[in-house]
Amino acid sequence: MEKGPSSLQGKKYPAKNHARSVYRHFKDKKNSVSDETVAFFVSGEALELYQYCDQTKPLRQNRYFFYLSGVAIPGSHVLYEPSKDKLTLFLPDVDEDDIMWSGLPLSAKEAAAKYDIDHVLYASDIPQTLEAVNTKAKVYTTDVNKFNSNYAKYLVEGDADFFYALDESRLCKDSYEIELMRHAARITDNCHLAVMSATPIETNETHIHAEFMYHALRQGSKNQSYDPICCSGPNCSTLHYVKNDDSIDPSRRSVLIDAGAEWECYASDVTRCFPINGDWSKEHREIYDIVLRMQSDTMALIKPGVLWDDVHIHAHKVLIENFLRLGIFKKEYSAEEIFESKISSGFFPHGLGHLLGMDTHDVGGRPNYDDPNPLLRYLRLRRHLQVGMVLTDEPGVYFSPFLLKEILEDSSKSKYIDRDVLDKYWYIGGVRIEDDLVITDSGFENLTKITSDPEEISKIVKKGLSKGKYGFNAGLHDYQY
Ligand SMILES: [Mn+2]
Repeated sequence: MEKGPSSLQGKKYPAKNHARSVYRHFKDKKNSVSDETVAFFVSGEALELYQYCDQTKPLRQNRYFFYLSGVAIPGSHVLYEPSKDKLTLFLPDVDEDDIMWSGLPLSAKEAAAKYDIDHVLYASDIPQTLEAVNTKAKVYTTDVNKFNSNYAKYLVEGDADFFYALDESRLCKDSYEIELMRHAARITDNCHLAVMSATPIETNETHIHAEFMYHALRQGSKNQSYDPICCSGPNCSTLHYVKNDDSIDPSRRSVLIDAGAEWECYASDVTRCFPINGDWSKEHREIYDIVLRMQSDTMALIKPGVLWDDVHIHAHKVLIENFLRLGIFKKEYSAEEIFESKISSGFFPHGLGHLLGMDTHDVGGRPNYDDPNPLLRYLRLRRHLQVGMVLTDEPGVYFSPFLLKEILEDSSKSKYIDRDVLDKYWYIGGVRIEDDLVITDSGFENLTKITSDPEEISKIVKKGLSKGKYGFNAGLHDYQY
């Protein structure tokens, strides 16, 4: 059976172009280099045993290695020589004793056919290969570690310009990478739909987690981009809540799920919120509509050349305007004065979005976690948008006693807040809506298709409820995968 998106059948992950791109960026930084004096060597992750145990730890492939090779096989290495424009893959040496347990490994010939690689060798060939390359070229690697320490004498580690080149190259995705991300997003859409549809069997946050993972795995996604965040009620105010084990009862009707399936090392990252019984409470819906507005208003600004800081700041302004309308912020103060006080960071503490790629918080965003401005401190993308960037647009509004403590105890800040009005909202915890966007010439393409329309969501939840608990026995799901 063919796996993955049909648009990529018969195509190879463009590792060679990635290597060329990294070298181009590297040359931009290092003026003195010529093709003959540089090579890149990066080692992938290898399987490791747990201490005192013969079971292996789960493997997460090294992203820089995957970018330059497209290879998931543990114990592999890759070498790029610009002087020959040659990409060499080193497979792990064949361990005859392991074949009875693990089956036959991919042969060098099969690897050459499968990957965008010029030459395939084995790990035992590395010393003599690097010895020869080293006579003319410095061989740059990310770091000397347990997977490549045998070759340390040939390698230059930790060069800032090499990291710059790798990250700058990964910043904008090519069409092959976007197809992988589109596929991850499609799987994630189905998972979110399944979670919204299965509330009769979701009486605990763990059930939501299970429902998401079950549908991801069924669609061939064996890894999540990150630990799913499945919360309800006040737990929704914890941004990276991963305990996922509280019961969902009528007093915790708001549900938030932030989860994304991974496809061939590429991530998706999507958040949806819904009321567990399909009926939005007054306050939950009010906050949901504000967050949706923060998202749609910021999306309207997204196009190449726009500074992400400005888009993020705009989201704060939408929040303030709407908190004034609801009366959470006192109307006697102007939106400008409240913005200058920076108290909106207590309700929307994280960034509007981040780069997405192989990593969920992908490389190249140039954040400044020491920024004295609390509105910008946790913004993970501080750059102008470029075609091919993939990023999230994920505004949120939270009611967290922890986050608001300092503001509520400081009279110069708490004066803007009407406590009686605010007190009506704590039970919701928080709302976040998150989609994955690709920047295009004309603006952006939204990879996330699962609805965020509150009426649609209500219908989906109620349709699921109408099936009752026994509508969800194995085999009775409506899903076509
Ligand atoms: Mn995110």
